[in-house]
Amino acid sequence: MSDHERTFVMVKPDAFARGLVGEVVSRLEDRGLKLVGIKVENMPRQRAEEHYGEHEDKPFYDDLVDFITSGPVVPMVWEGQDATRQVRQMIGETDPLEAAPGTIRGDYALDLGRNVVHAADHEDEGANEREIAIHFDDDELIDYDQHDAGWLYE
Ligand code: FUP
Repeated sequence: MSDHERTFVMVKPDAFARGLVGEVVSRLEDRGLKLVGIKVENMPRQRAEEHYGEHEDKPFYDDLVDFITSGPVVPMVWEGQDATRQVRQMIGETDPLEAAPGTIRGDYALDLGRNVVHAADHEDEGANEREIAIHFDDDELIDYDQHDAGWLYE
């Protein structure tokens, strides 16, 4: 366990179009996580294919890559104690139908293919480092003191 664990999170094109960027960022901020990287972009197709490489053989792969490159996304890196697991709990199950109310997907999504947000999988060892490296250069990640850390951590 480290209070400096970094995790990769991304607002997907459906949420961007629906004006949910602030909502997603707010929830992570309110939880106490520290934002260390954020940008807005249209993801190049090659990077999308790399990002979803694990799904290359799945029937939904082409639609997934088409969708994630269909409009702006907001890739982010958040830091905190058990950040990967904390964020996965907050976004809920992949299929919004299974996502508990109170989770991001459980509150803002209906359809598996339009599930608002991506976050690195805590059960996939190394997913964080891999996904952060795919989407961010080292100099895009910011080093600063989180002013309320003394109230967030014992
Ligand atoms: P998650 O880690 O929760 O984002 O989920 P996965 O990596 O398993 O899936 C990535 C994306 O593929 C999901 F967000 C939606 C899409 N997907 C489908 O469209 N159909 C499926 O059967 C499974 C996933």
